[in-house]
Parts: sequence; C-alpha cells; structure tokens
Amino acid sequence: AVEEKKEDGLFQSLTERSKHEDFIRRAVDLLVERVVFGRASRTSKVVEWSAPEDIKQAIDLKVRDGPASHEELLAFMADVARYSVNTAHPYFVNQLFSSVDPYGLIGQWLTDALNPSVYTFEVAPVFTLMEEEVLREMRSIVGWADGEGDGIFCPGGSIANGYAISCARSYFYPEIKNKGVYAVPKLVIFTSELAHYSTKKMAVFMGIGSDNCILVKADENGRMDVNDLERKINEAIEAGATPFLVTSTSGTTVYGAFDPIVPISNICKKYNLWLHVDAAWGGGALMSRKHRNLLNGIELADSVTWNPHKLLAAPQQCSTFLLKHKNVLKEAHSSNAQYLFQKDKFYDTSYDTGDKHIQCGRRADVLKFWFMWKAKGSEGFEKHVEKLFDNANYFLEHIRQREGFRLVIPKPECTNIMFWYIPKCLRSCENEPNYYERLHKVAPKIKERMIKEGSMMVTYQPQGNLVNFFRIVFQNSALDHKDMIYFANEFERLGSD
Ligand code: ABU
Repeated sequence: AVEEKKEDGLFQSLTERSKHEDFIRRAVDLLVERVVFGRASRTSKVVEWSAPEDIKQAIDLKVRDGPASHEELLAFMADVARYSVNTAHPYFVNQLFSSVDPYGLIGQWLTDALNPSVYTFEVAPVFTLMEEEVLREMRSIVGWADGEGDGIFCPGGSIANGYAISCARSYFYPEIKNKGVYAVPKLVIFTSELAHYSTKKMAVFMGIGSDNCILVKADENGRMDVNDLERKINEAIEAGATPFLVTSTSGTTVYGAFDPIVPISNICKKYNLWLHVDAAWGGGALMSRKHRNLLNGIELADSVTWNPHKLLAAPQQCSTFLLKHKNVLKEAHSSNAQYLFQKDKFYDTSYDTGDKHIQCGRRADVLKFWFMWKAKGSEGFEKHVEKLFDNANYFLEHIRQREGFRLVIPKPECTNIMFWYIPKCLRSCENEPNYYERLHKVAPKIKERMIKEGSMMVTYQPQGNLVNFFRIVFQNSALDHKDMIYFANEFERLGSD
C-alpha cells in the first residue's frame, strides 16, 4: 500500500510503473519482431489489400469510455501493422520515400521517448545544438562557405517551399510583415510546369494567388526551359506585375529532372530575383561525388529545400529549408511571444530558435538523421546514393532492351524511371484510333492487380498530354540487380492480357 502511494513521475505508482514497463517491453518486442523484421522479407506482401469496409470490420476502430486491456492493445498493434502498407518492403517503390533504416528508426524512437518540442534551448538543449550542427553541415555540402547562413527543419517539403516564398517576399518587402499584401505590388513567382504543386499551393496560402504562380515550360527531358523563363518574366513585367522569386527544381517529382541552375541563376541576377532550389527529392545526390554535378550551381541559390527522408532514406519526416542569408527567417516570422522567448533568460537566447518558425510546438526531426549520419558517416550516404543510381541505371537499360516496355524519357536523370508497359494485345495497334485510350487503361489495371496480390507497389500518372505511365522510384539501397529483374518480370506477369 505504501508503494502504491509513491509518486513516480509519469507513472502513478510503482505497481503502475511495472505494469507500464511490462507493456512497453512487450510492445517493443512486437514492433521489432512483427513490424520491423517480420514484414521486410521479399516473400511477404507489400500490402494486405482490404477495402475500407473490410478494414472497419477487421479493426475495432471505435474509441470507448472504458479502457482496453494490454492484451487488446497489443492485438490492435498487430492489426494496425497488418493492414498498413509495408513501406519498408523492398518492393514498395511507389513514392519518393521507402525502407526503414535501423539507425534512423532508433533515432526516431529515441526522439519519441524524449518527447521534445524544439523552440527553446531550455526545453530542447541537445536538439537545438544538433540542429545547428546538422544544418551547418548541410549548408556546407550545398556549397556555402563554412556552412554560413541559416536553416530550419520543416514539416515537409511543401512547407519548406512555402518558407522560400515567405523569405523572398520579406527580403524584398519587409513591410509585408506588418502591413500585409496590401502594401506590396502584385508579386509573381516562376516555377516549372513540372515543379511540385506545393509552390502554387503555397502561393495560394500566402495570398499571392495561383494565377501569380507562373508556370514555365519544360523541355523534352523535363528541365525548365530557360528561354521561356526569361520570356515569361518580361511578359509579367510588361503586364505590370513584379517578379520576385524563381523556384527551380532539382529532381522533379515525376520525371526526376534537374533544372539548369546556373543559367536560371544568371536570369535571377539580371532581374534581381530570389532563387530557390527545391531539391527535396534530388538533394541527396549532393552526398555523392559522382552525382552531385546534377545540382551544379546550387551554391548560387538564395535558399534550398532538401528532404533527407527522400533520397537519403531517413524516416518520415525529415525536411529542411536552408538559406544563404542569416537573418531573413527571423525577420520574416518572429513574433517575440513573451511567455516563451523571454529575452532576460540567464543564457544566450540566440539559442531559442523557435521564433524563426511559423510553428510553435515542433518535433525534433533532426535526431534520426543525425543518428544515421553518425552511424554511416558521409561515406555511408555516398555509397547509398551511388547504389540507388546504379540500380536505376540497371533497370533503365534492362527495360530499354525488353519487349513490352517503352520509356517516357530516354535518359532520366534521377532514380525514378518512367515507362509504359504495353501488353501483347496492344503491341501492334499503335496506329489504331483508340490505341492511347486503351493504353491509358493499362497502368490502372496493372496497379489494381499488383495491390490486390501485394507483390509490389509502383505508382502511375498521366502527365500533360501523355496517357498513364508508371513511375518506379529507387530509394532503398537494400535492392540489387536481381530485384530490378523481378520488377520487370512482375510487370510482364501482371500485364499479361
Ligand atoms: N513531395 C511528395 C512526393 C510524393 C511522391 O511522389 O512520393
């Protein structure tokens, strides 16, 4: 009874504590055995497809007034895992993220166990310094002298691209902070027609408007057409608008194309525009001496989005926004909330970095990435990236030779490969009037079959006037050339008439 009364932090009593400890140990065992390792083998399914009504039947989703037992909770964990997509599976090649890195996972678990919020040094001392170190190193890899500048971890690449708009606007028009959009001219942004949709979305969110996010043509390889960029800037000026930002992309979402940064930067200099490089996807190539030339000129940018959860395979979510300029983030976003960012604290309050963000509470996404970096070293990331490019190139050359596959872009630049799979029944029909209509239906049908069997997950999409095609993404360096053949065989099997 005495023991029962002892307060013990989070846990009400020592008896309670031992119950919780037992539960946590069993839950972690279940995670390790059933979730992390139990589903990663090539012979397990990528997804246990179930319709929404079946999932509702299979998992008791209702929350109730009374507590569930630990046994029931462990069973819920198993059910949640069973019906969730196994993004760690080698054949989950559907998105720009995949796999589970053991060190990243432990970093993520440690983060969650510590449950920090990174706004002030007093609440998150280690994470504040860790962010400073990792962001400086990333800026240094971008090519800014001594890693000088500024940066933040963001909740996703879209938000990072939004920060670019906000920082660029504040840099040229600091009065926007107090007076709002009413005090500035009609501002326009330029980005490629193949850029991620977030730039347009953020233009809407920030009161600039989607019509004022002007889309620049891309060439046949998906790279921004620099002549069209300059033409459109001049047209906008003639129409009375004020260009202030170009968002160039290093690794477009669908084609993986790298816009030519050096000529884009020359145009930005000529017209005094902020240059943002959205390297959310392709930024990881900077870690490879062999492939970093894809981002030639990135050091000319004013700001960069780089998501380690993409090409570098850090766990979701790990997105960064990096700047060459030191004070813009703070000038644009600080609000000096006195209850949190007191200036008369006993320590150096420049370590209270939270006021640079638009969020208040914020996860410490840095730890998992820092931990991975410690575990592998930069050399480990370099090897990882080179393996991805090697696999992508192997797959590309394999399907180039193989009957039934047709490439969308002959020489993709990143590790996403785009292609149509043409079933036998369509192979000699190209001149028939409904050929493209029929081809358009092939990818959704193959996708349905692969999901229902759980044999792999590869996404498809139309693009411009091109009918549905597949985009396979290599981002898991545990794959090898045999897996590349597996994928091609699977398309052939699933796509048989
Ligand atoms: N930035 C999100 C990319 C989504 C995807 O294609 O995986």
